[in-house]
Amino acid sequence: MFISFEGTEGVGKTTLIGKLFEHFQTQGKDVVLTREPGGTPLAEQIRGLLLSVNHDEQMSHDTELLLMYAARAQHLDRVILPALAEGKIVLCDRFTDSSFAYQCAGRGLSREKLQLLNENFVSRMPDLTFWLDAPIELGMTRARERGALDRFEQEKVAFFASVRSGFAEIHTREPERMKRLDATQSPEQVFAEALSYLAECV
Ligand code: Z5A
Repeated sequence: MFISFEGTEGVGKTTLIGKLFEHFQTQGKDVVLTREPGGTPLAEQIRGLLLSVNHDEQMSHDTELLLMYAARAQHLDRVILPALAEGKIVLCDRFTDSSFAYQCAGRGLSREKLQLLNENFVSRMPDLTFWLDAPIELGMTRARERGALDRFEQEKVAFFASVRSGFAEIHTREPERMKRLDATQSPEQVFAEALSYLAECV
């Protein structure tokens, strides 16, 4: 089973994934925890390029999109597809929905560009996606308490509001795959809500 986790910054994806990882391990399940952009040494290098702040040269939106997909192609090929073929559960922090939300809804790139990349380079979509949803300000406050901000975290509220509406659009379009979790709750409550959806699916 392939499960992805989506949402704007600081909503608690990493926290929830950690809890689910432990949960599956306790059940004796073979589970892989991974993330995007990243998940392999090469894809992590691409992540470094994507998140670092470069004051000398601004990254174009197209470059950003293509780097996301270069990392994803490597990640799918080396980690996600092999793990799924071995019958493992894959928990992935972000996947293609982030590209729609950030690069299309957020940056304003065309859906056709994204569709082209998905059709040609994404052979497997998640079986289930948890969208952790909370007001933008809440996640931004949580993320900012951690210290230095990466290139995405330096964006303004309006950008993240567009990103959030991108996730909402996917949720409306694909309610079977994408389940919305109320991320304003405590970590324990979010975990319990996720488990109740999993009980329906597994
Ligand atoms: N990106 C993109 O543009 N296009 C793509 O296709 C992909 C990604 C794949 C890196 O992602 C950036 O890449 C991302 C979008 C872009 N940028 N942004 N923004 P990332 O996932 O690494 O970055 P992130 O979203 O900023 O992750 P994050 O800040 O680590 O947030 P999180 O994982 O959702 O939250 P957390 O680490 O679990 O929690 C944050 C803090 O809140 C932490 O102190 C927790 O203890 C606390 N927390 C967590 N849950 C709760 C609850 N329920 N209550 C109270 N406090 C909580």
